[in-house]
Parts: sequence; structure tokens; C-alpha cells
Amino acid sequence: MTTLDFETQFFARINKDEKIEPKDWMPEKYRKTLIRQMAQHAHSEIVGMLPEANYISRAPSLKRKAALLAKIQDEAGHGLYLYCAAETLGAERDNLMDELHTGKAKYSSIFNYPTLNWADMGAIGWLVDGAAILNQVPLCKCSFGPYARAMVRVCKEESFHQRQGFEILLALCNGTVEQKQMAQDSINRWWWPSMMMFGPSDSESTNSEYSMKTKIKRFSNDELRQRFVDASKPQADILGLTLPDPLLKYNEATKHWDYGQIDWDEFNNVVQGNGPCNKIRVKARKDAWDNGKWVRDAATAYSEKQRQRKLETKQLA
Ligand code: FAQ
Repeated sequence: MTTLDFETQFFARINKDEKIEPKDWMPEKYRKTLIRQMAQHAHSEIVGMLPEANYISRAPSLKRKAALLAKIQDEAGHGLYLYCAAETLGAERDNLMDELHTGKAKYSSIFNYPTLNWADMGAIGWLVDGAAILNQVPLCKCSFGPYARAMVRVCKEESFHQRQGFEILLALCNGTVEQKQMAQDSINRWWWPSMMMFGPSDSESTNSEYSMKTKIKRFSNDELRQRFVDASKPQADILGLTLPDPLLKYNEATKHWDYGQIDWDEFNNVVQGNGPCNKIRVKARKDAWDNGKWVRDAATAYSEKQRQRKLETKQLA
């Protein structure tokens, strides 16, 4: 069979909604697109632990601390599934980490903003995990099997994260005037960066066309962003909080909420490494990697020893 035959067969399988597995034939562009997206996604989960980790020791009660700790550990797990999924396509973990530490690889812009107080734990859970769920539920139907399967568990866990964030905000909104003000201030700061999580507008998105053709992505960036606005507005009303967008208005004709202009200069600036926390986030990850070298070395030495022992036992038998 020629490459063209393989490619025709591949797209026929995609069109029948069959899952593509790591050892199946796939176009090089499909493999590269997946590694790029899964690696960026994995890096986001791992870097995304940092803004909330600052608050484990500052949680206002033991219950809050336990829930936050569990959430952050979940994010670590998500990162690990995703690195493993990228490895099934031949990516090397050390290279992926190196790309993160040298600034070559991207991760979600949202994690380059600072967490200023406890209300930010609520805003991250509600808005950031909320946006992540809307983006990731369609990925459960991604054409690449390992990514789709990883997303099923990830989405279940993200739902718990979103609920715990909403509940933190609800408690603040039902508290003192100052606590409600803290929640509002937090939403004011996190709303627009959360809107940016869905990526550039459809007309600027460079990867969407191929990713949608190959069913890696099922919906465009703007479609998912609109879903996020539509889902968030009624929830903000329950909290009694205002989304910081004077142009937010229900459109009777489209049955959606119209929203204001996103500051794409800010988005591009953050993605290019110049956001408020880019440098400290990457440094924290690099330091963790360097300081953890002895653990990786010890684990490798132990597994090598085990392998040798098994070999020796086999030879003696
Ligand atoms: N930040 O052509 P498109 C989470 C890049 S997980 C930085 O539209 P694509 C859980 C994009 O990579 C959050 N860069 O790209 C959690 C591309 O760059 P490249 C992460 C961005 O891939 C919660 C270029 O711009 N979720 O939050 C961003 O088709 C709380 C052009 O863009 C995922 O990664 C951005 N916001 O669509 C953890 C989900 N947006 O490589 C801890 C999976 C775009 O061509 C605490 N990923 N770029 O140079 C996706 O669904 C897609 O990759 C999109 C972007 C939708 C993010």
C-alpha cells in the first residue's frame, strides 16, 4: 500500500469515529499535533499546581485544606497520564521536560497570573476548572484512544474541583461584606484570563482546522468559549457576583450571552513568556526537577537492580 492508501484508510476510520491507537498507522502531522497538544496539556496540569499550592498552608480550616490538597494531587495525576499518553507516540519524557524548562513548550496562559488571597482558590476552582471541563469533555471523544480514555477520569476529577471552587465562593458570598468583596475582586481578576484559556479566536487559531478534521478537537475555541460564558452567567447570579464585562448581554435571537472584546495583546504577551508570573512558574518547575534528580536516579538504580536479580534467578533455574 502507498502512503496515500494509508492516509485514505486513516481518514475513513476517523470519519467512522473509530479510535486511533498508538501502533496504528497515522500521518506524521497527526502524531506531531497530538504530541504538541498533549504535552502542552500535561505541562499546564503540572504548572497549574503551583498557584494553588501556595495556599495549602493557608487554608482556613482542616476540611478546606484536605479538599485543596486532594485537588492539587489530582492535577499532578492528570499531568502524569498525559505525559504517558504522549510517550505512546514516541515522545521522550526528558525532552518534554526540557522543552518546558527552556521555555520552548507552551502551557496554559492562565497559570501565569498570581494568587493573591483565599478567594482565588474559589475563583480557580469555579472558573479555571470550569473552563477546563468545557474544553476537556469533548476531548473524551478525541480520535486518539489514549488521550480520550485519560480524559474520562480527568473530567470526573475536574468536576469535583469545580464544585469545591464554587463552594468556597458561595461561603464567602454568604459571609461578611468584606468576604463577598474578596470574592468579587477575585472574579474581576480571573474572569478575562479564564476566557483566554480557550485559545485565540477561530480566525487566528492555527491548529484548529487540522485538529477538527482529524477529530482531535470536536469544537472550535470560540464555540467552547461561548459555552463557558453561557454556563458561567447563571452561576454568577446564584453567587450574587457580577462578571466584569459591561457588554455582557443576553441575545434573544441567538439564545446566547454576547460578551465584550478579549484583550488579545495581553493574551499574546502572556503566551510569549511575559505574563506576571511566567518566570517564577518555570523556575519553580525547573528547581523541582533538578532537586528531584536523586529520586529519579535512585528509582532507576533500584529497577535496574531488580531487573538484574530477575535475570540471575532465571539463569540459575
Ligand atoms: N495558553 O491553534 P490554537 C487545566 C497556543 S488544563 C497558552 O487554537 P490549539 C486544569 C496553542 O498551543 C488547561 N497557549 O491551538 C487545571 C498554539 O500554540 P502552538 C490546559 C495557548 O492547540 C485547572 C497557539 O496558541 N488545557 O486548566 C493557549 O488548536 C486548575 C495557537 O492556538 C488544555 O491544554 C493558552 N490559553 O487549541 C490544572 C486542554 N491557547 O503550539 C490546574 C487541551 C492557545 O501552535 C489547576 N488543549 N495557545 O505554537 C486544547 O484543547 C487546545 O490545545 C487549546 C488550543 C484549546 C488550548
